[in-house]
Amino acid sequence: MTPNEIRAIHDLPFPELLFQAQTVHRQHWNPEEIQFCTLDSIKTGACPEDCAYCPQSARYDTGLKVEPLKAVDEVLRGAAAAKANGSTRYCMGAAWREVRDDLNFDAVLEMVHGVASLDMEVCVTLGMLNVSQAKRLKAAGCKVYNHNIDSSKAFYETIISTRKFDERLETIDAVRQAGLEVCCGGIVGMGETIDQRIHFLHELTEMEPAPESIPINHLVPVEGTPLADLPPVPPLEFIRMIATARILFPASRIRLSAGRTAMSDEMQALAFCAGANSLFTGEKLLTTPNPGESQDHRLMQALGMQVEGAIR
Ligand code: SAM
Ligand code: DTB
Ligand code: SF4
Repeated sequence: MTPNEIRAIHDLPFPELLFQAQTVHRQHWNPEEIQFCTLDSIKTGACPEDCAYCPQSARYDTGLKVEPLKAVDEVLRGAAAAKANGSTRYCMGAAWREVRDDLNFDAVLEMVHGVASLDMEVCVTLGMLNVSQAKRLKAAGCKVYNHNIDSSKAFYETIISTRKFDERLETIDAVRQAGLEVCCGGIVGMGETIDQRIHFLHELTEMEPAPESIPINHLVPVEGTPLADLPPVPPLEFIRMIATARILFPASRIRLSAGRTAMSDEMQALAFCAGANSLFTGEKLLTTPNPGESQDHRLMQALGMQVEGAIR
């Protein structure tokens, strides 16, 4: 599909856009269910990269407490608690530029093995990595690797100077070659144009096969980062991105990711109607606030929806 064709979907009259998104959603998924995922920041802050949105970059003074790699048993306790709250997927993130073959990576492999033993889907996001490292993750029980392209190539390179968009694609290739699933999405609200959003989605459509999971983050503006003062995206524009992603990727998970504390129940409900079928629950994302399990269970109840995989 060309960028122009994607733009035509994105710009459909809103009821038609939602109808098309709902139609494909219902062909592939149970529209009453939402997957709950939990994030765990296993190594926080002091990242050498300069991603303009990120509170974990060492370049910006965001008042974040830097923390070394967590102990394996602490992570496993977190995963067990998340499972008890309905999460079926545990995503561990490290503020690394890239994976190194050192003792830290050995510890991450142990975490992966431990979480997989709890019968949860394991996802990790550790920065750039090569095929042999990706294979070691897979062998340890990892199912998915998250590595976002974040935006269109042209816009990306105005947001991050310490690495190239094509390096992101190389890591995603390595992940695929190792037989892991790909989780790859981006951020809306960094000052990009709508056409740049379309090019971001187009880039995802060029991946063969498509990412199994696509997180759509709304920028969380963090004091101290260069993007701290950006205004929020108009909610209907955000919903258009979710619906367009659903239409382009009928069989992928579309995850309503960062930025939910600033979203009303109604906006989240619209996102689910537009095809989002996964979210991050818990009080915190990696470093910034998130609605928390009780809020999310309340929302599911108010909508008459269920947590996917929950024991009822
Ligand atoms: N360091 C690794 C990397 O860059 O791939 C993994 C962790 S990084 C925090 C994972 C993703 O979090 C980024 O690609 C970005 O999409 C998202 N993210 C980071 N800060 C954000 C913010 N302030 N608002 C929304 N999403 C954000
Ligand atoms: C993704 O796309 N969003 C998550 C997860 N993948 C790793 C991270 C969001 C981070 C938001 C900013 C923070 O809490 O530090
Ligand atoms: Fe580092 Fe990832 Fe944050 Fe970029 S997004 S500064 S690579 S933790």
